[in-house]
Amino acid sequence: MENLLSILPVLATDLSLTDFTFWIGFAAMFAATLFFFSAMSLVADKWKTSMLVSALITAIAALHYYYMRNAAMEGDITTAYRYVDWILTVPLMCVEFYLILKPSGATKSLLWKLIALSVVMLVTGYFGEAGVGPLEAQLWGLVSGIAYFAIVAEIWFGGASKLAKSAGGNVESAHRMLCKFVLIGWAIYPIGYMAGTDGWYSGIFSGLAGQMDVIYNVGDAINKIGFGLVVYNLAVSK
Ligand SMILES: *C/C=C(C)/C=C/C=C(C)/C=C/C1=C(C)CCCC1(C)C
Repeated sequence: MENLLSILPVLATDLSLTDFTFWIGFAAMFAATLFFFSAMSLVADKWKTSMLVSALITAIAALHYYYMRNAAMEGDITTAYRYVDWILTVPLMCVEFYLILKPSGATKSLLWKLIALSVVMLVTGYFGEAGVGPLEAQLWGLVSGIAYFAIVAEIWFGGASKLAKSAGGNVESAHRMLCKFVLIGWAIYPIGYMAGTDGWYSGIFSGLAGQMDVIYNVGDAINKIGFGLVVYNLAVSK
């Protein structure tokens, strides 16, 4: 991986892969924010809030990437910034699900269920990474993973999926796409967690040791920008 950087002469100096992905993550989130924000004026009224939420997600991430990049380059840990970012942006991603299904009858209780599950997922993940509380990282990770699967189950098979079916057309396919991001794109995060914490999995992920931030950064770029693009696609389709 380090060889990858040596082909980029300017960056080859003393920028680690971690620093590099924080840097490029910041630029990508910043650019995506401008794009989603300006798209608000292009889309029909009913999609403006969804576009705004997409822009807020990448804006919040850009802000935290700015700080995380600086912290990483100083050799400081980024865990707190990371989880403050997620605790704000992941619930906003739940809001995206709610907003696109609202015209077909999504209720606030569906929204709160998704938000509550994501808070459980993230708070327990933070405890595991920061070494807080009575459990080991692998057990906090397990609790977090259960909440993650509950989110997957709700959107793929629960009330949300029924509403998407009844909406049909572009809304149904956008919902499907977001579901795939949650199932596949969000699965990147537990890999990062296992690469960065000790547990039964340590042997399996030893090849990724020290790459937790890189893995999280890749996950964020795919998921935050990807989510926004799905919404944009829906908003400009007729
Ligand atoms: C923009 C940020 C996003 C979409 C962050 C998503 C984070 C997760 C899906 C994290 C999940 C975790 C587990 C399922 C188990 C281990 C601990 C976590 C918090 C890394």
